Amino acid sequence: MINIYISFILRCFIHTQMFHSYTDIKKINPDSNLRLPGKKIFGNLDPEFIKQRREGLDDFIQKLITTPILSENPEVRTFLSLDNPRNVQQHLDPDQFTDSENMNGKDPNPVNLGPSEKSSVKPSDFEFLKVIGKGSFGKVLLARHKKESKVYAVKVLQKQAIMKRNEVKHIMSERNVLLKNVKHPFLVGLHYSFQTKDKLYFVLDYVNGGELFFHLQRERYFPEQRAKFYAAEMASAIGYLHSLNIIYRDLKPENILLDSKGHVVLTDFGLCKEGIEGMGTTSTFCGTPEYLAPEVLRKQPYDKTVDWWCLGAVLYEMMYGLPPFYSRDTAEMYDNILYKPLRLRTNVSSAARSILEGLLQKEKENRLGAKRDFPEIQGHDFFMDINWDELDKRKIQPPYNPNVSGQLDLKHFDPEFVREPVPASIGKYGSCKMVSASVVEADGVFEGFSYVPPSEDAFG
Ligand code: ISQ
Repeated sequence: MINIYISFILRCFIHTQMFHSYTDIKKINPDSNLRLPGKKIFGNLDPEFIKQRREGLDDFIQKLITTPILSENPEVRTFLSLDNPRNVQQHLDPDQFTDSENMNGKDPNPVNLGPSEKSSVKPSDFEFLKVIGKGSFGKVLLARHKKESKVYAVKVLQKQAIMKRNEVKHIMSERNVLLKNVKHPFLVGLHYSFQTKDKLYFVLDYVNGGELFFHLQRERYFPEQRAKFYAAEMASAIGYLHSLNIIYRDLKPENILLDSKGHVVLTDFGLCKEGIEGMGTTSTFCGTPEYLAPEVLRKQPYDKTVDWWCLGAVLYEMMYGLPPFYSRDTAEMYDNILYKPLRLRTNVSSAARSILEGLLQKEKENRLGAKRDFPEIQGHDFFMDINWDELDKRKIQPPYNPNVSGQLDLKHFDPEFVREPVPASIGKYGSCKMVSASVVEADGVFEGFSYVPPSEDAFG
């Protein structure tokens, strides 16, 4: 605690020294909406106060780094020690690792980056700023493209972790899904992907309204109209994927984001199953226990209807505040999913209860959507007042506005991730070290992975 306080005071002191007043920065960039936390720093040891001030300063520094006109200013650079060699490495200066990438101009593990010039994209093109998400194979980082000065969410997957989990097919499936030029108003946009010898990188839209379930946790449950709006946008995205023969399969809380206006954005196509025709089924599995459909739990073949089960689970949780069949005891929850009849309290409308009963049918053949897929969902009474054309044009006003102030506003992201420093290894090759056989092997497996869309506007 004392340490935190000392570091906090030191930071305030340094900041006061360097910028005699906040107007200095305003002079450099009058348009910036930089806000410096108040000057009162002594006489208050309240941990909450210190925490708030620390966060305020962190935000302030973050904005300095990510606003080009400020981060390029010599005074700001000195203040932040941006040219100190130790920090240069942390900020992933391209020249720092061109050498190690190229091993005297030669890459020891060349991979097919494709014919397009953009295939030469490399981690050093980005400045990695924050960890904004974590998955089993890697992380999602907030990153600024240095030349474009645009901010992206970059999903970084460890090849080796994927190899160990035998998930190569899934990832290659991700790539193939991307090659289908998947583009929908409620699906995260992928700009391009590339790889180094041990990592895969997906350059995605940065979506900053926070996870839907972050908001749900705060409010416990949503009013029916709000839950309906989110469910309709999700259903539309799933219906679109199904029309491309892609099963999303992984609809779960952490994959459902809100954009800055409050529209749904589904992320993570890593576990999508593609190429499954209407009647076909597949039986590989991976997912989050709460939302697992009975056929998935039983390791039986599943089909598109698995996504309608998941939609039912999300809708249930939005309206009742907990996943259906929930138990703190995982074994009991599995049992509930498989055998326990769905019980619905009557505090929601009968149309809502009816769609939940339809979507959460344990027998997939009886599930809503089993016969005609998405049109069956669209036609249900619950969605009677949804104009689907307007919805897809994003013309229905979202019921809640996340109120984010700018692209770099991280207020809705889980502080656990947001606080985490960017791993030093991101954006770097293994600093020229000997490469183990398994890594070399991994490289071959991912050959041809790098993807650049046919034209810039293909992704809008
Ligand atoms: C885009 N923006 C914010 C967070 C994300 C997490 C996963 C994938 C894409 C994302």
